[in-house]
Amino acid sequence: MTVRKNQAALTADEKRRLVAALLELKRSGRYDAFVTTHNAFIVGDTDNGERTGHRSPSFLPWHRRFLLEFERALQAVDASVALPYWDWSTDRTVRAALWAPDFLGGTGRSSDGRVTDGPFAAAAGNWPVNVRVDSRTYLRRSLGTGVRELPTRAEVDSVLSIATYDAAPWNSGSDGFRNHLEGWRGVNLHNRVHVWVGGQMATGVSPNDPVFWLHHAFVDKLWSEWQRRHPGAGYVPGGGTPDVVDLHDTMKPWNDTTPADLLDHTRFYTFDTDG
Ligand code: KOJ
Ligand code: ZN
Repeated sequence: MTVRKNQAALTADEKRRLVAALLELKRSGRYDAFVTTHNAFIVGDTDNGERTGHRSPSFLPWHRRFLLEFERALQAVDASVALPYWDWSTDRTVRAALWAPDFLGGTGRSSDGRVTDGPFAAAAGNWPVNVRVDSRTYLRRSLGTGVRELPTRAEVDSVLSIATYDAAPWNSGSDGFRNHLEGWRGVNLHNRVHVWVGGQMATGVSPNDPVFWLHHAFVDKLWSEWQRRHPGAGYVPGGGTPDVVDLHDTMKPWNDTTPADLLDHTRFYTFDTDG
C-alpha cells in the first residue's frame, strides 16, 4: 500500500529513489506526456465553458487522478516510491531541505531564473524542458519573488473551516471550499504557491517542475482533511450542470472515473498522518 509522507520526513535513500524515478520517466518521454496533458487542460478550462481540471468543482478529483497516474508511472520504475507532499504552510522558506541540492535544487539565478543546482539543473543534462510556452529549455524558479509569503497554517485552517464544498456558478467566481483552496477567491492557497515558486510553476506547463507533484499532493491532502472535518458535506454538484463534472459524470481525459470514485483516497493510498 502506498503511503504518502511529508517530504521533510524522507530519508536520504527515499529522496535518491524518487529523484532517480523522476529522471527515468523524463528520459523515457513519459514525464513530458503529463506536462502536455496539464497544459491542454489549463488552456481549455474556461469560466463559462467546459472546465474540468481547473476553475471548477472537479479541480480536486481531476488532480487526484492525475497524481495517481503519475505515481503509478513512478512505481513502474521503482515500486518503493510514493509521492511525498510539501506542507508549504510549515516548510515556508527557501532554506527548507526541499530546495537542497540532494533533492529538488534551489531557486533560479537572478539574471534569467535558471536553476543551477540539484538533479534538475540544466547543466546536469537530465532535465530538458521540452513541453514549453517559450523558447527557454531550462528549468526556472524565482522562489518568493512573484509573491513574498506562502500561505500560513491559520490561512489553511480558515479555508478548511468553509462548510460547503463548492457553489454556483461552479467556476473561479464561486464561494466554497474548492475555490478558496484553488485560490481564485479569498486568501488564495494553491494558486499562490504556484506563483511563489515562479518560473514554469506559474504557467500551464507547471509539471515541468517536479515540485508540482509535491505541491498538489499537499492540496490533495487538504481535501482529505476537509472531508474529515465536514463529514456531512461532500462533492457538489450532484447532477444536471452543463460544462461541469457532476458527482457521477466521468472526467476527461480518462473517461472511466467519476468524482464519486475518487472521494475516498484510502482506496489508493494513505497519508502518514492518517489513521
Ligand atoms: C500555474 C498553474 C496553476 C495555477 C497557477 C497560478 O499550473 O494551476 O499557475 O494561477
Ligand atoms: Zn496546481
